[in-house]
Amino acid sequence: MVLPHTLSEQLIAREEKYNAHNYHPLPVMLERGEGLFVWDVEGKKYFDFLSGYSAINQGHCHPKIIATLTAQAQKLTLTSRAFHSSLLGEYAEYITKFFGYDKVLPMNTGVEAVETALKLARKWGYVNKGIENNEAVVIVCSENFHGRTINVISFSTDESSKNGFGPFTHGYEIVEYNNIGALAEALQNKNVCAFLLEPIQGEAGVVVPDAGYLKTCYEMCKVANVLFIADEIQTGLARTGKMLACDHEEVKPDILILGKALSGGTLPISAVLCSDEIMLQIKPGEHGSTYGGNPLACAVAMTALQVLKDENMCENAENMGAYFRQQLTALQSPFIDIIRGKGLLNAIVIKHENKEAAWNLCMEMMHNGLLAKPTHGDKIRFAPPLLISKGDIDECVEIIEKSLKILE
Ligand code: IF1
Repeated sequence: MVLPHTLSEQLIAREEKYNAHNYHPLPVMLERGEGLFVWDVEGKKYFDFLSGYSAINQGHCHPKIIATLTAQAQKLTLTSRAFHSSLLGEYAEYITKFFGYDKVLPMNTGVEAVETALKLARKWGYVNKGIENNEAVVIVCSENFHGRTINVISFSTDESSKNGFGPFTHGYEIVEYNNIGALAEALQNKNVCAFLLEPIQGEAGVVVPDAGYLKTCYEMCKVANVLFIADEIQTGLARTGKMLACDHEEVKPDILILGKALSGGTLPISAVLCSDEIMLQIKPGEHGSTYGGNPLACAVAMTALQVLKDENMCENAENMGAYFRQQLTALQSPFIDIIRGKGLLNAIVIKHENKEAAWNLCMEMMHNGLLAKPTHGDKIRFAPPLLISKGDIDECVEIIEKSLKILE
């Protein structure tokens, strides 16, 4: 057995000994983050091109978000919803006006918000659409990723997410993503209450649907009296160059799901937004969570949202994303098969006979000071914090170009 000698290796060994092995992280041990950058325990600096899976759109430890967090943390962090807390109403008014909805139901993790949206949609289907009890169907897309609870993985098409975790829940119809005809056929079923999708599929490797797909799906759902639910947990909050990815097609989801960057990467905050007609289906005592809508989360989320606006992060994501894809394309690398994305949610598909090529490239970029990670084997997601500048992009493209040489 090779003994760990660097501090990073020692800490990795300890983590492996005591922590579950439910991830396969890059061998880097981080201890500090600021803006675009993270530092490992040996003091090496990296560009963060994953941003906590798009939870850190505002940049690591954004000073305004941290200031709100620390101030509120010394005042009141949790009351539970057994009592009122003064910030919940302020936050609920702020976020519903920010996105143009009647009501918000605050939760914590993304998957909890997805589960909440599914419960709202089913309840609406029974009460408003007259679907027979326990017969509601939700249409979902192939290659979806909406979280890791047993109900949500029940409709996953990714074997590694669901193998060995059955039995699964019912009431889901899977249609091919970006296939209007498949949706049209599924909408014939009168028991359908909702269509749930990611405006861009993140985990599938940043799959951007054809222009007009979202708008057409939305209109078809309207005709079929089916709720259009957008999971914007990863694509939302300025990541794709608009406040919501649905904004690129001027689609207003019936139910909007947010998470990740809603807290700027500080603590789990998620939210479900919709109309009174849908939201008021849930009566007191029918749904909730210990931390949902806690005063700390309310304070942090308002600052995290305000920072996106004040620092023009939508516009910067749009401009810097286009520049990044342009500069990557200009490399003309024989190992980059596809470059795709919107705003600063991008990915490349690697072309190489070695199936470890994407991993090897990420290891080389790590050595050269840029952190990114492969998804589904041959795809590498590039999603830096939205405050990135042209100069930063030039530096990062140089690192990528230099690192690609390892594939020769
Ligand atoms: C992991 C990536 C995966 C999400 C969308 C809901 C959730 C997520 C569109 C659930 C979470 C995270 C989870 C993390 C890796 C990462 C991820 F796409 F962002 F890269 F898995 F697909 N909807 N995505 O992306 O939110 O409960 O995690 O707060 O589970 O490995 P959560």
